[in-house]
Amino acid sequence: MSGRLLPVRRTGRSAQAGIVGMTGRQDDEDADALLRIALAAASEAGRLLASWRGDERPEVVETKSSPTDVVTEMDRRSEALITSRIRAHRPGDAVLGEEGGQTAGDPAGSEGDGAKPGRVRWIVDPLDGTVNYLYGLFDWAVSIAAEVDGTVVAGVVEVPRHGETFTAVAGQGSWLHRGEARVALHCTSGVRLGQALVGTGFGYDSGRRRVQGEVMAALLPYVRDIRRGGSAAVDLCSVAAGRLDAFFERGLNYWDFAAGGLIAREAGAAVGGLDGKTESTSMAVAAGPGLYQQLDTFLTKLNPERDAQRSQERDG
Ligand code: 2AM
Ligand code: CA
Repeated sequence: MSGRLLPVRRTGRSAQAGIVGMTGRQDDEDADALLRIALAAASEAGRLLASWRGDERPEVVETKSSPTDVVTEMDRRSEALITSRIRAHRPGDAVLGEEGGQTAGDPAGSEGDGAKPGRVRWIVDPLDGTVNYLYGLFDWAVSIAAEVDGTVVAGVVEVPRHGETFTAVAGQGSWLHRGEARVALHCTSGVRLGQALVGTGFGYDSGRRRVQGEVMAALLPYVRDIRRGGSAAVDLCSVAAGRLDAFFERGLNYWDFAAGGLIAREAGAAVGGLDGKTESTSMAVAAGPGLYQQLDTFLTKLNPERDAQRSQERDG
C-alpha cells in the first residue's frame, strides 16, 4: 500500500516550507522513509484489529473473561506488531507506545537509514478509540508518529472501518488516502465560534468529567454543536479534513495526538494548548487560526484545566 501512495512530492506551499525549514536538521527523504514505515505498520495493524468483529463476545463471557480483556489483548497484539515492524526496519530507534511504555532501540543496529542512533523516536497508539472498538462503533484508529530530535516529522492515522488513511509529513501538507485515491486536506477557515462544529472528549475519571461537563454547559449555547467521537486521533484528522471546525480535549496522552496533531497542523490548523501554551496532556486544541483564537479565549475563561473531586460511586 505505502509504495503506491508515496512518494508525496513537494509543490507550492510545501516546497517553500520544506522540512529543512521546519527542523533545520532533516531532509525530505528521511521523513518520507519514516512515513512509509509507519504506513505499512499501521495498515497491517489496522487489518489485525479489524479481524476481530466482536463475535467472540459470548465465548469470552462463557470463559469468564470480559470483552474488555479481548480488546486489551488486541491492543497489545497491535502494538507488538507495530513495534516489530518498526524494529525490522530501524532497530536503533526508541518506541513510545501506549501499552509498552518507552523502549530503547539497539544502538548497534541503526545504520543505513539516514538518521543517526537516538534521533528518531516512534510514538504509537495501537488502538485509539478503545470504547468505540469494544462497542462496534466505527471511529477507532491506529496512530503512529515519527519524531526526529523531538519534533514530529511524519504521522499516520489509519481508520480501518472507514477505509481511510490520513498522513502528513512536516512541511508537505496532509493527505487522505482512500483506496487508490488521495486528496490534500485543508481545515475550515473563517468559521466563527457561533457557527463552529466542535469535537471534544471526556476523561475516564469522574472528577475530571464533572469539570468537563461544566465546560460543555458553558460552551454549548455559543457554538453550532458539539460532537464526541471517542477517538482523539480521528477527531484531529476530522479537523484536518474540515469535518469538524475545531477540537479540544483535556487529559489526552501524547500518543493520542502526536500523529493527528501533525495532520491537523499540516492541513492549516493551529494546534496547541490554551493561553499560549503548547499542546500537552493537560489540554490539546486544534482549529483554523481565527477560530482557535476565539475558542482559546472562551475556554481559558472557564479554567478548564482543573479537576473536581471524584465520585465514590463511580471511581470506587
Ligand atoms: P483510548 O481510546 O486509546 O483510551 C476519548 O476521549 C479519547 O481520549 C480517546 O482518544 C482515548 O484514547 C483518549 N484517552 C486516553 N487516555 C484517556 C484517559 N485517561 N481518559 C480519557 N480518555 C483518554
Ligand atoms: Ca489512545
